[in-house]
Amino acid sequence: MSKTKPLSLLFISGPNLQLLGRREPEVYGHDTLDDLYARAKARAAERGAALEARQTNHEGTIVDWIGEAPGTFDGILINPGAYTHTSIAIHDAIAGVALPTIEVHLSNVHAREAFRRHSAVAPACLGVIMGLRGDGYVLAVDAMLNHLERHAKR
Ligand code: CA2
Repeated sequence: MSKTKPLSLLFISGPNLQLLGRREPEVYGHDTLDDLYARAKARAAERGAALEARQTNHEGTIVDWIGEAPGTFDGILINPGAYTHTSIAIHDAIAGVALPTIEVHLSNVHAREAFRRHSAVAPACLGVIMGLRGDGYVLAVDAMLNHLERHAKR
């Protein structure tokens, strides 16, 4: 009987998300990024999956991490922060790897400034979760694992 390899997810948070919990709690909630990643990892573990959590303030690093993900990870969860609204490089990196990707935002970007309403990244993604504060980080894990389990090669 063959043993199936546990699913493995990469969660990337982009610029300034290391500030979570310390400023603007009315917009982003009181949890720190470590809190959110602990919840996301716990949910993945409950479902028998692994989750690697990373944060960077650098666009090129995000592009590198996405490009290196195939072979190690089965799916990508990403909060690209402000790069969401500008980064064709992150869009192209996601489009260039054959890995399902979910875009996640803590805030409802449509209820904020007009410049946040456009996502350069979303067209390359499977879906977007937004406006649910830290719960979105956990919901994204469930949504990705549901998707991967549904599309598992048998
Ligand atoms: O709602 C989200 O998750 C965002 O991706 C957060 C980005 C913002 O530029 C996007 O439009 C929406 C900003 C992340 C900065 O996070 C901070 C947290 C605490 C204090 C200051 C910034």
